[in-house]
Amino acid sequence: MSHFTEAQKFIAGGVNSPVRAFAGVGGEPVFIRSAKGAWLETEDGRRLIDYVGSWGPMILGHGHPAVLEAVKNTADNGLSFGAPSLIETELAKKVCEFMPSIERVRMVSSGTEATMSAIRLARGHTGRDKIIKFEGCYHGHSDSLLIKAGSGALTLGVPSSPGVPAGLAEHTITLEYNNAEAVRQVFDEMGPEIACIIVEPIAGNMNMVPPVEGFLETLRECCTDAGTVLILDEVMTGFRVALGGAQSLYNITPDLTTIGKVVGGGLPAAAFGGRADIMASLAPDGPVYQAGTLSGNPLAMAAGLATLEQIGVPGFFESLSARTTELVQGLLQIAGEAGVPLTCEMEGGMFGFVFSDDGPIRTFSQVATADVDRFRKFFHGMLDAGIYLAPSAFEAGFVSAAHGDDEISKTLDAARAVFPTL
Ligand code: HOZ
Repeated sequence: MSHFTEAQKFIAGGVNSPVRAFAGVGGEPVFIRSAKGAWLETEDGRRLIDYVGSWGPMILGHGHPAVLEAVKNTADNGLSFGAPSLIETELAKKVCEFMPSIERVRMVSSGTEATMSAIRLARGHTGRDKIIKFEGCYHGHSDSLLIKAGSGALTLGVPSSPGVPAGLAEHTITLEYNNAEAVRQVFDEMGPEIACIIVEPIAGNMNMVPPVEGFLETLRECCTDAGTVLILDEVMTGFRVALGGAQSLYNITPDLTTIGKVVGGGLPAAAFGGRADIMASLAPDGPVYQAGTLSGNPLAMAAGLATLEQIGVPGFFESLSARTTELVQGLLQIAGEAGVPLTCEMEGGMFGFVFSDDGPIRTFSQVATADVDRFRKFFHGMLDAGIYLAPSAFEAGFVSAAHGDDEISKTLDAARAVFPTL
């Protein structure tokens, strides 16, 4: 019996998060036994170069010594207190230093919690119900946000999930990503009713789609004029595309930011934060309630802090970007030689590639009409050649500091063999 069949007997769908099930590519998921640096070892003893990186957190690669040491030392002093500890303040300080738009932060345990809480805070603070999100953006799986969503929802073809009450869904306005005009129109009609806009400043859950010039600026302007809270969801891009996140690259100051993944260094931590006056509406200072037994968990704080300390050293993002550029340029060249239409995006340690001749990809419909069958073939060809990519045409990929010359050249060698077969 395969590991997956066995898992399906006891775990719903055999996985604890849907994209992992390989439903987007066919076949059975690989089961991971261990990971070190840029490499995974599967339960059947294969070694794979990893471009998933636990879906983003592992920016230093797996098992970085400084992170492991911090976690082990912290564990010796206790796993969880449910009471304040100094390491929470230390990590909070780092977050505020790296992302200056965050004046106060609240730690939570997952990106979903961060976005769900930020939405509640925006609603509570403004006294308004309506929110705006964009098609193909994914902000976790809370009710208000699971409407025309990306990531696993898109992979499985259920972007608006059953189970979300219609009465709640009617408060979510979904617009086309990168369509500034549509945003202006909605604000003209009902600006003073809108509590917040939530947006991935670089969309990473419908593959990777950067913002067009003026899009984020329009959101900022409309929000400022209408007293609406602008939430940049940087769960994926925060500390990943640049030290200060996408907001530093595009020079946009949000009212609130959500972060996750890298901030937990591979353990369950995420956060939301922003303007001090808005954060003051949060309990215990204000009336908007939010809480968590394991929020600020010392192990997760230690892993996050050790990770942020490592990525904060000068030159870290320059060399990470250089590595990602090498990978992406290599893929484009190989695809060109094989006559396969491919378009790529990258920023820092994040990349995306779409089998399409319709580049640059800037809209959800461009992603949705790309050649998914070709992606599936590519995915399996690369996996057979020892390269582990995200098992969905709608996810971004991640390069870590542990990906060196050897890993990149092995990856490109594999691509050289696979592209002509597509
Ligand atoms: N939502 C994650 C990708 N954007 C997938 C999480 C997982 O399967 O671990």
